[in-house]
Amino acid sequence: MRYKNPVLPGFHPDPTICRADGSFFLATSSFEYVPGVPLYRSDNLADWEPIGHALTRDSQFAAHHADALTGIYAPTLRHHDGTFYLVTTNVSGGGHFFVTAEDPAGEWSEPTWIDAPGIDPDLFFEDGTCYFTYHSDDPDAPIQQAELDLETGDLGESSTIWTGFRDPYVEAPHIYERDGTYYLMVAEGGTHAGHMVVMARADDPTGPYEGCPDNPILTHWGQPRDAIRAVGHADLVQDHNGAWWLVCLGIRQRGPWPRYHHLGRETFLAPVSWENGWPVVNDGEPIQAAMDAPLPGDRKTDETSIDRTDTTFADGLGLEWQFRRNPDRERYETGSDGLRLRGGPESLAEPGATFVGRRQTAFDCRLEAALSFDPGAGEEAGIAVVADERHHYQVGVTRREGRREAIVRLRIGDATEIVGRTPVGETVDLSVVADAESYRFLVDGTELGSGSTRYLSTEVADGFTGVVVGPYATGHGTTCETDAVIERVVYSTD
Ligand code: 6LW
Repeated sequence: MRYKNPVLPGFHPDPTICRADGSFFLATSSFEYVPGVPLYRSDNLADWEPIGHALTRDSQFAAHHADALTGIYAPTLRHHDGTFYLVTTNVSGGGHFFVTAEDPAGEWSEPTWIDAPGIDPDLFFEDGTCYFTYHSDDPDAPIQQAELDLETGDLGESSTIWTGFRDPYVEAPHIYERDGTYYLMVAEGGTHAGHMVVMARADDPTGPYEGCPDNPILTHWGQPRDAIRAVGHADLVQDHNGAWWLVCLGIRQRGPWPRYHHLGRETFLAPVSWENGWPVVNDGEPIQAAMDAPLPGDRKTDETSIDRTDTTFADGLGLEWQFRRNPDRERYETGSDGLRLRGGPESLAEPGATFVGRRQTAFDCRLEAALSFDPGAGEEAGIAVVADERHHYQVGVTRREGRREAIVRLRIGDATEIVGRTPVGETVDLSVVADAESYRFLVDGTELGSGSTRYLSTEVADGFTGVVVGPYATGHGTTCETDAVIERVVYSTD
């Protein structure tokens, strides 16, 4: 059965997967975005529907100090004795913690905090013991493990269970059991061109582990010009037919040399077979955009279907929408007239700006918004394409010298420039039209400015996330006296 990679496009790094009650569930890291840790469900591993988030309350995730390099790092999602467990790390405050739920789409518990260093925690359950395995900060003892008391979060004594294949930076440990043998899968080489998936095995979950003679079991380090690079940070799942599958992060590079990626690290899927007691990913071949493998369920969509979301926000914000850090929820109101935004003093160049975005999931896509806004002096609202506070583009309506006008503003590092202005009425159609190389900004159907995708890429902006697009409002130093009303937003991939 054919499917396309990435199976979860747009920034969905560090995927973790489990199977329960006949379905597959997947979660990814989310950094400074709120709600945190998006959750998806699938019956066939190729078509994923959003079902909610694990961190929906500020009491679970205080993101105030988080940014594109911190906040919520890699999670592990597991199902044991009827309970879903999600363990992760808030590197901006608190460290490791886990939450639980009976229904992954429902509310998750308050955190149980775990006092250990490092990142990338994993949970493995066997015979009443929960093994907590994690990447420590010590390159001489990179993969540590201890028994976890699920009632208290207390850890037993930690020990080093493996030091890795060849790279001092050994991360993303996950443990599996197959036919009485225990497998430890890790990532090495860092989350870019040198990334690789490495495997070891033992007769006991605590080790001692021996490395696979064919390590790395997956890497794209040798294909510098390939479209798909940096594959790594993987998780394994067995389907109800007994077949094994791997999900991992990867990047889709674009542009002339040096190539770059602006959609972030996305989730890819590959089949796994076993030879001599070791896993073989995709028959030992690189992961491709077009794959053909015996998926465990029928396809829900044909590959030509366009992803299109058309919303008036009458039913509130859909699951695809997310805030940068914990929002002032009084600034956002949905109802019969659409999404009402109250701009605060912060612009997009500062944390706390009034902005709500959704992941850009394709190179060729567009976001169109019908905006009704009569700004006071210095007030502004529109739609933005955001990598972070120092790298974003926006088309908005403001008032200058008494005149209402639309502007296109580009912020790239230390440089900010308005590249287009035009008078507008109180209601206006704003659009951003993206292709692999550029973002074009249209006002009532006429292009007003554009910016290169390169300058919102990870290679320029840095960070672990990817571009998000959506509406914003700001008073540029004061709180807006008038609300901006986004009457409708259409997001579609061409
Ligand atoms: C993730 C870790 C990593 O926790 O990046 O480069 C972190 N390696 O495995 C964030 O994605």
